[in-house]
Amino acid sequence: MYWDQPAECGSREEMTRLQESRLKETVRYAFDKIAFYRDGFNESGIRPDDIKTLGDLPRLPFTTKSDLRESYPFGFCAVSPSQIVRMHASSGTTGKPTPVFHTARDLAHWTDLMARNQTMAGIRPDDICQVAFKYTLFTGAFGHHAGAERIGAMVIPAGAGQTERHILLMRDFNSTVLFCTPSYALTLAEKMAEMDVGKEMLSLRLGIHGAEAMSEEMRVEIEERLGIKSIRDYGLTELGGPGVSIECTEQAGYHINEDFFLPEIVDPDTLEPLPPGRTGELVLTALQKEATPLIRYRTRDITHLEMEPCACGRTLVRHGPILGRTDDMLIVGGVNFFPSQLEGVILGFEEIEPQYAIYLHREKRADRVTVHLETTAEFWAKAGDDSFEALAKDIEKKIKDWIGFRIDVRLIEPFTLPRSEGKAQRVHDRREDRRA
Ligand code: DLL
Repeated sequence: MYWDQPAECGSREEMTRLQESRLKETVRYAFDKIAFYRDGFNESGIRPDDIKTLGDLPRLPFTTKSDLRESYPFGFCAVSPSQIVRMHASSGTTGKPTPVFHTARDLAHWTDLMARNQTMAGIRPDDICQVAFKYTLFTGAFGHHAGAERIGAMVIPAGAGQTERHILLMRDFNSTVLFCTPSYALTLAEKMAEMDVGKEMLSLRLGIHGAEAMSEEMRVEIEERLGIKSIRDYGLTELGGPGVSIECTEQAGYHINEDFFLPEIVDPDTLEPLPPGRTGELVLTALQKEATPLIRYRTRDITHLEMEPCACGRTLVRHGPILGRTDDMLIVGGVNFFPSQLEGVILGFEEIEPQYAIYLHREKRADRVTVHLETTAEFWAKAGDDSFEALAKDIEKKIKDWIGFRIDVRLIEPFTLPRSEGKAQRVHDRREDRRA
């Protein structure tokens, strides 16, 4: 079932024509309304009329998070204050949030895209959707809430945290769909076990999980523990939040809503465009944003594009899993790796719970990585010292074979790491000079 079949299943020629026409409008609009773009175009000697086809895209300057930060608070707002009906913001590490504004038309588009995405993921009007994202400046809850209501499903806006209450609501009101981060899905599953609420006592059938990475192994854990199908969902505040892309029920890559978000993959070092299939940084141009139009926004997220048709019948281009963010990439002993790569290796061990923390520190001017892994309660209770040592060695070896360098493994007691209510904080960087 499709929400908007012409948009989702049209030909490549039709999509290109639509994107080109929207790109031209966007470039002209951004030039007229936002000083950052006007100055940037002038500096590069580009006039809006020079941009005629998608092939001209690489001529346009990029936009980065620091550009948004430097224009705080209203520099990227293209409309008068009276036209703004909502703001959201992404939390920055440096204190000030990065605001993103929405007009009524922006919100109407967002709602429609969320309904499109949720339909793609399998949500129907008779579903009961429990929102476990937080209702704050964060976009996750508001976007999913609006989309589910637009479909005609029932929404339970429970918000983040209060895990016992979530389980009570799910049980007593027969929730069929859960919106939350993958790490919170695990927190819920753990609490269910503690409360003796088996998955067969719930009506849950579908989880929409986004805002952080979820390895295939993590997906299997979540699907088994909650008895659901788990769908990956991607987006970022700067581009409106969720609604950028989502997996269909084939679970084979995220379909990008290309009529609203024009994707490119670039080499994060040279910034040269890369062809489909090549892994690099995802860059997005918002094709319909009224309040905060963004051109060639560098997401920092690493993935690749796939042009092949999908078994679901949609022709929207897909991107692969988000491997990590360029800012998270570590170089240890000359090897590049994303902390999220560890997840797949770790979850392959049945003695280990899907709860881990990665610590980075500097030793003799070299980066060292230690991972703390919770064992299962059963293993912790029964295993002797030898088994602990043997298991830690086994995991270290598997990591070395997989990633190419040594990571120290420390096995820890179950339930000792803090549990996530939103985005899990799994990496703790204690390298004081890391910004040097
Ligand atoms: O996380 C928006 C969102 C909410 C998406 C709910 C999906 C569901 P921000 O807080 O601005 O917005 O964080 C955006 O989170 O650049 C990625 O690095 C990461 N991220 C989001 N979705 C995924 C995903 C929301 N499916 C940043 N896989 C993005 C991996 C993800 N990383």
